[in-house]
Amino acid sequence: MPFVSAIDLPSPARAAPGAGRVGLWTVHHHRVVASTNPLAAFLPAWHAVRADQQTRGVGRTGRHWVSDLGGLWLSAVLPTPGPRKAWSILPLAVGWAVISALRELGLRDVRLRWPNDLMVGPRKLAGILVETHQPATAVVGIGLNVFNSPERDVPELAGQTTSLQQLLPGDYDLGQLTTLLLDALARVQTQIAEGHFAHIAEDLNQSWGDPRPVELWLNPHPSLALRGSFHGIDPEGRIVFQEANGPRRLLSPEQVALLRECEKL
Ligand code: BT5
Repeated sequence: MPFVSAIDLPSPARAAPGAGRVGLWTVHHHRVVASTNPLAAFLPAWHAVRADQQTRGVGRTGRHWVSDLGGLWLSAVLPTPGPRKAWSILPLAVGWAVISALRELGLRDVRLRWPNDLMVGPRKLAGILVETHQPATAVVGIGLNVFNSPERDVPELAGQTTSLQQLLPGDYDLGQLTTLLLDALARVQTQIAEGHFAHIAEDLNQSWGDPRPVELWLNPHPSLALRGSFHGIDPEGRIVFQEANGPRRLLSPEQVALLRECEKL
């Protein structure tokens, strides 16, 4: 299917100025915003907000997300009808959907780090923040480094980030990449809505790579770290964690405050 750029399309009559249609989606494009997630928070399903720059990009638990010019900063509102529990896999599945989209471009070595960071080796290519502001929708925030260099803004990130351009040099169009990601999100939404949980969990487990030594901190005792290895997730989205010299445990995402990969146990 040929790419259709969100911002190249004529605005439909009912769309806001600066908005364009991409398939099911209405995409609102801004030059500079504080963060695209709160702008999307009260938009209806199948609306998305993209910005060229964010002055206050946010990561999980309030961490700062560097959003310099040349990256793709996108928040998409997905419908999440039915019981809430059915959507608990969404944050994990979004990471997998973004990986699938990048593989369509030819990027092979990208893997997931729980819950949904996209990594190439030890460097972070993209981050995802899923929030619920209204009962039947979720705001999916995706930050993907394309031509930008976050470490230029925040030198402490040197050696920790990478970009699409570094990994797979090309003449990318951020509008076309937006379309690619939104298509992938629409597909994963359908799969979850149709109950293909086990299939998603199976695919996700391939995206994590081999079991990895990790430290993890459980809620509500974030000072106590457990050491062991991460073996993926079960069909209900719980972490399969093998404690060093201990039992294998199943941990729901809400139980885990932080998971950090380490060199060895
Ligand atoms: C995330 O948080 O990875 C979620 C990032 C979500 C960003 C999108 S952009 C569109 C939407 N609007 C927003 O305001 N947010 C969403 P977390 O796992 O907490 O990772 C944050 C950590 O990643 C930081 O503490 C840094 O170490 C690192 N980091 C910050 N900016 C980065 C960048 N551009 N590339 C790679 N790593 C970065």
